[in-house]
Amino acid sequence: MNIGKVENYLYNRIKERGCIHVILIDPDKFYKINFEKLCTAIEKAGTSAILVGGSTGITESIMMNTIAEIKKFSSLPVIIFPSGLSSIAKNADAIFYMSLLNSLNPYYLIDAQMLAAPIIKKYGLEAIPMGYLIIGEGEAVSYVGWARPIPHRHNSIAAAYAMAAEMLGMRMIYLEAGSGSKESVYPEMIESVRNAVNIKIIVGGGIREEETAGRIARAGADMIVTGTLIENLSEYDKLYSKLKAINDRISSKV
Ligand code: 1GP
Repeated sequence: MNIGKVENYLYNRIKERGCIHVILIDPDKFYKINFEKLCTAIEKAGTSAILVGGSTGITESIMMNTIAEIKKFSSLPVIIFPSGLSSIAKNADAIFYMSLLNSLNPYYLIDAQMLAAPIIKKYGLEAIPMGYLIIGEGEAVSYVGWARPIPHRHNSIAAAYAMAAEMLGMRMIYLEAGSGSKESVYPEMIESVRNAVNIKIIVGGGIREEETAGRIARAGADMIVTGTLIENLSEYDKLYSKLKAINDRISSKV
């Protein structure tokens, strides 16, 4: 499958900056957000894209409304981070077309993807093929996705899954500690995955401090995702400073 516009943009940003930051907005919490202030803060801070998604409470209309609000105030690409069919909204720029590789339930491995494919095609959405792996306790996404999470120190298992993803033609592998997790993915695991594959590595879950983000970037991540941070920092000038610190710390080239 050809590389689309958004995926290409992400690769170019990674080439320019070394490691990029993307933000995750959970539409279930969207009533709390001042989108104008949020979008201004993230663009000014150097964040590269906006993911929209959550494990629970997602309907297509909530997704569409959230994306429409973002698009009023930001020109950054909006990418769907899906939890199921109800996440597919046609006003997004792209969708992470992911398989939860360590799920015990075929629905999250391939059935949801089979059901989603004709809808994605009909909407003309760009699909970005990706393997998704739950690490550590995994939080809500682990429970919802019937995952058999990889324990934090079992680096070679994560690396082997990443190799399988690469051999299957997936162009990215997402190491997920789970939203709100106490511990983010350990740098040692990211290093093992980096040494095993050439596809892009995305890391998310429990990243709150620039020091943690910096360690993850140095270990070999190409993209870092933060979500809860925007829920906890409701003062937008503080949020801007935090996002700027994260962006500055992870970028080896700017
Ligand atoms: C999405 O896990 C990230 O993959 C978000 O995690 O909410 O802990 O930043 P946080």
